[in-house]
Amino acid sequence: MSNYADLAKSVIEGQKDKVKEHVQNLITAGNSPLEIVNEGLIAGMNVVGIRFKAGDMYVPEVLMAAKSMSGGLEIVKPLIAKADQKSQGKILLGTVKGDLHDIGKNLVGMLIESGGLEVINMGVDISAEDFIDAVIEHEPDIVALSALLTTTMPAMQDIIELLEEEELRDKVKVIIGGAPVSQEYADTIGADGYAPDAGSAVELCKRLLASK
Ligand code: B1M
Repeated sequence: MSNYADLAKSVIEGQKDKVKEHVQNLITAGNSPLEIVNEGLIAGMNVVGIRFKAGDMYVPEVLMAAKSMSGGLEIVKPLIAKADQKSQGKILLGTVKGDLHDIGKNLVGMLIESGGLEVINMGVDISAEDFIDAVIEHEPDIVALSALLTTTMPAMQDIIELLEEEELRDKVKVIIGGAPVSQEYADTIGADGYAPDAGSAVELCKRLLASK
């Protein structure tokens, strides 16, 4: 028997095998995949964030925790994603230049996909130029930008400005998210929307697609 507290603890301790075991047990016991993500995996990662900030955890430990969380996510992902659903829109997703954080961004991608939309996940540290090239290549409906560092937030504005320069701005909606950004920041840089978490990102994408 496993519970959410056991799962969160294994994430904090970076025990990938244990995380997988708890996730599997929770699925077998009939728990909802989304609840496993929110109450177990993210709950554990939130504690890691607090301890990292307080200087009680160091980078290698944080990376172990992140890897163990990803191991758990891989198991629940197929249960959340409805692969056979016809895509209702295309989302180009990436973490902006200079920023290597991808746990939240990948979670956002996973939930958007599970909401029946197509996601092109470009990865991390993506330059404005590479975003523009990808917009031209993939013609997405929405460009979704993630940043976790205050120092990389301005890269979001650079992307919007380059979209304008390249006369692509009216072809795509731009949404932003990540711990340091806000609705106010989205308004300041002229983004079309801001989502505080992965669940709201899905709703925001659907709202913007409906208004297109
Ligand atoms: Co970094 N890091 N980190 N880090 N790290 C933070 C972000 C920090 C807040 C920690 C702290 O000091 N308190 C701090 C930033 C301070 C700031 O700028 N305000 C920080 C720092 C300083 C750094 C380094 C500079 C540390 C150093 O080297 N001195 C360095 C920078 C590297 C770089 O990017 N160039 C660094 C490195 C790292 C690791 C590599 C060790 C690792 C990243 C591993 C990885 O992602 N693969 C890491 C981690 C794990 C964290 C913390 C601990 C956890 C982040 C996380 O994954 N959270 C973080 C502290 C914290 O957040 N409390 C911290 C869990 C995740 C589910 O939440 O990412 O917020 P989050 O995503 C949420 C929402 O934000 C939102 O939805 C997600 C799910 O609900 N969301 C979106 C995210 N993107 C979205 C996009 C959307 C919509 C919603 O639409 C497009």
